Amino acid sequence: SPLASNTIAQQRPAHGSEAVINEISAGLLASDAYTSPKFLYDSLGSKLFEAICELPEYYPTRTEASIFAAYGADMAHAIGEGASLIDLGAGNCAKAASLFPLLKPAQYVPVDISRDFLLGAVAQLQQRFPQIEMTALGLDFSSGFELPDSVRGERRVFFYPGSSIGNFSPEQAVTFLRGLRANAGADGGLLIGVDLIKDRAVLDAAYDDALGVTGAFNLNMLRHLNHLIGADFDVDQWQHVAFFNPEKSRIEMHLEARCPLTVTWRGGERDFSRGERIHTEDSYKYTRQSFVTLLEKAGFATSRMWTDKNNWFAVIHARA
Ligand code: AVJ
Repeated sequence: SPLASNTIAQQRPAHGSEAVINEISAGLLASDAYTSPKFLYDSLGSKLFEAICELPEYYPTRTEASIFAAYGADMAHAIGEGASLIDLGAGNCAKAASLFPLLKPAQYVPVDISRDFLLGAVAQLQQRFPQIEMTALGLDFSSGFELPDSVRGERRVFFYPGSSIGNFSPEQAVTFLRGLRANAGADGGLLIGVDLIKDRAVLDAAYDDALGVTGAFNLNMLRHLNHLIGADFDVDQWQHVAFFNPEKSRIEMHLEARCPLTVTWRGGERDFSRGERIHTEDSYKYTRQSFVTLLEKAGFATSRMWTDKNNWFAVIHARA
């Protein structure tokens, strides 16, 4: 197939590598147990996240899409045609694809930790847009990554929609954005989506929906951990907890033990008492000004900002 020649996927072992096992063990053994939210995304996790994006309570995807629909031409004008678009956490690639007709990128480089899910999406997308060179990267970019030599054009534009930047603390976000800036090239930049602080009830409902899809998404991490590190989590013994923490301006997701229990995994073991939690995700919320300040700390120059009528979400273009 013509896809095979321009689709690169980094090979990863089916089970977690030594490094992944060590990373997860360290979090599970910490006095306040935690795991990285990147482990939410195995193939089922990516599908559950797609379902979350359809929920009435989960406003970010829909709101951001309305901003792209209203101002896509403006965004394309700010960025310019023929760029190399590097889509971080591309998932099903739908957001970038919605901008292709206006943005006309020369190259599309979707990156996602959920490798098999990504490859399925890119194979379909390449057929719809045969003129765009596509290079899929199945890797974890959360602690920085090397762009392949085929992505060395002068107009490298990072696309980081959906407020995924919210998974980092503000300090981590600055470090991460600095890394992007260093890789963007002289004429490059960033198109980023940011979720804004709003009424607390709206925030809480978005992360604790009536159907329990977000709960399933959170609990699915335990199945993924069982696979990655040979753990014996019993999903029935845990429950989803999510709430807005106004002091820290973030949604917190946790998994809470419903009874006293013991978990064992390759090289480790831990007891949890009833009510004890594993902190699985943070989703930081910003004001427009606080995020512009953060971009400036990372060395970016904000060029344009677009929002919806409620000011619930912002899309920002910044130059490297
Ligand atoms: C993919 C990180 C943007 O924080 O809103 C959705 C993930 N977690 N529901 C978010 C998520 C629970 C999402 N991001």
